[in-house]
Amino acid sequence: MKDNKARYAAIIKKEAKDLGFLSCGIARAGFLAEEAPKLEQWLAQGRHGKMQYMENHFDKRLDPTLLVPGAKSVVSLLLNYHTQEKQRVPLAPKISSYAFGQDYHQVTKEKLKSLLRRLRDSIGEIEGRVFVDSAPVMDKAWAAKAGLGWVGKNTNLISKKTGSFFFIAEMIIDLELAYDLPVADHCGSCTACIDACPTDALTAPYQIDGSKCISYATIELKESIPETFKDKMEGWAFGCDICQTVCPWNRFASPHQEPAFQPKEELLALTAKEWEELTEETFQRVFQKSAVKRTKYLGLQRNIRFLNPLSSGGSTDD
Ligand code: B12
Ligand code: SF4
Ligand code: SF4
Repeated sequence: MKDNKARYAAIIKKEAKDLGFLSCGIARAGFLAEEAPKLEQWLAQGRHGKMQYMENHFDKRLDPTLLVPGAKSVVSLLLNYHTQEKQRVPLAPKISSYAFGQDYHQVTKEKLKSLLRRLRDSIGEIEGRVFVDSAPVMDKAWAAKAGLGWVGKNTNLISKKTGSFFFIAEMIIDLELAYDLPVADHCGSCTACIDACPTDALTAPYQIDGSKCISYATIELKESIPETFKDKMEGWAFGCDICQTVCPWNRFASPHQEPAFQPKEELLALTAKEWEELTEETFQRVFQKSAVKRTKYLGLQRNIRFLNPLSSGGSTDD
């Protein structure tokens, strides 16, 4: 039995690697006792802003055995989106690199489904579900428990070998497996992310006020962007990569090998003027299948209009 747990874990990790996941780690499914008071406090302080979905399913979010009956193991998987590609026009509104290519939800879900199929073929009957941002699961906490990295002062999961430019997904299954151990925190005395955050969303080490984050204002918020963000956007029109770009551990990140995440040439080449005059037709073409579609055309237009040209360093570039 003990041997099977280790053997099955090894099969899962091999298949995950084969399918292009960056890494895979496994933790025993159960109640997240350490995270529970932190999540409760975060919600009580209103740090989720208008992300009402974060208030839902509090108990299930903290315990995957309530979400997937019979769950024994949480298999965490990382999918790299790190790229050397950059938007080529310096003053153009910025899109977070995670949204350069096709929407990660679809890309990752396909890989997760293939993984589960392969495991059913090689191991046998497995009951469970796969998730990528599709259910109340605390992705970072599970990946940290499974030894894939530590949750850093910028509140992202970071690994010494691969940095933090990756998505986290899970497979929650009824199979007992050999479990991995958490790794140590390597933030040390560094505070680069806190110092660099233009909106002071990182209120203290390891703590984020989500409602102050540019990512929230440009992606999650459905109404007007509050005036408190004025002059602080640093040119970001969809998401924000600042607290990851400054993180020294991202010096060790390798570019992804996922063709679906390859940015469209047209996106990289759009000038500030073209962004400002973005039509719905161009939006649909450039962001076809992209995660940017989440804001819809009017949302992205709102973000572009909100950007103070002076805050991104000048007016137009062409
Ligand atoms: C809500 C949410 C947001 C919110 C809030 C951010 C946040 N950190 O929670 C907003 C909209 C701001 C956001 C932004 C981004 N997000 Co987001 N987001 C989520 C979501 C849906 C839930 C996260 C959550 O549960 N937050 C609740 C609070 C309680 O958790 P927390 O702040 O992480 O708190 C933990 C630690 O900080 C720690 N802690 C808290 N207090 C203290 C105190 C001490 C002393 C210590 C030691 C620890 C500690 O314990 C807490 C519980 O584990 C997850 C997907 C998922 N289902 O998990 C993606 C997720 C976290 N986001 C992701 C990404 C990529 C981003 C962005 C980089 C996107 C972008 N480029 O714009 C930014 C990064 C901003 C940032 N610095 O975190 C990835 C992160 C991947 C990674 N490497 O970690 C995730 C996992 C999505 C995914 N499936 O890949 N996001
Ligand atoms: S993503 Fe940007 S705004 Fe949000 S915490 Fe990081 S640096 Fe601050
Ligand atoms: S920038 Fe420094 S403090 Fe922030 S997450 Fe990275 S190592 Fe930790």
